[in-house]
Amino acid sequence: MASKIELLIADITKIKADGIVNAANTTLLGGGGVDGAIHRAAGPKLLEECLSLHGCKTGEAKITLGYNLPAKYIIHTVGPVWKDGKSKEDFFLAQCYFNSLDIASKYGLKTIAFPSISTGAYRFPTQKAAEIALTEIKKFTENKAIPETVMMILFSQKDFQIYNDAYRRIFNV
Ligand code: AR6
Repeated sequence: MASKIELLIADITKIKADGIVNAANTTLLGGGGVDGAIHRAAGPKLLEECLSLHGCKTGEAKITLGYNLPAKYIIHTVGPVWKDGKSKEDFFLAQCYFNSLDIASKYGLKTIAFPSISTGAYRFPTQKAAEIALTEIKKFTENKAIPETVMMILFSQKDFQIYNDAYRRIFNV
């Protein structure tokens, strides 16, 4: 039942998947980083739909259409802001991946692409985030047939290297 996991360096707004994940904030009304890029590329109808969702709690996820994106759907999730590592940051980040995959599975999305949630403006250490992301993806896809392909979209060579090293450790390859 194991799904295919791919690590890529790319702009997530260009990815033609059934769903892409947005690293949003609790308002779901846009922001900087990947969130800003997704809203710009999807167009103003995305904000209209987001307004009707009344926000999202940290660790939870909500789905919208993809509008002008090549992806059909956007799953918006809110990562934790890194404080001191003792404020349940790991738990909330794991919840982001689990809840996003759970929505993808319920909607029958065969391909889904994640950005590196929380490691930009929210300052979560990338190596720790990579381990949590890939562990959650591994656990989920071992038990479910859908999604069939999970992509991790990294935005720099450095982040790609960190995720690739974590991938080798977690998947024993
Ligand atoms: N494609 C793929 N990854 C990207 C892209 C892109 N187009 N643009 C940036 N990244 P961040 P966060 C990477 O800050 O830490 C927003 O203002 C980026 O290099 O986007 O979860 C929200 O509204 C980094 O590796 O998200 C929230 O307020 C990763 O995406 C807040 O930022 C995440 O960086 C969320 O902060």
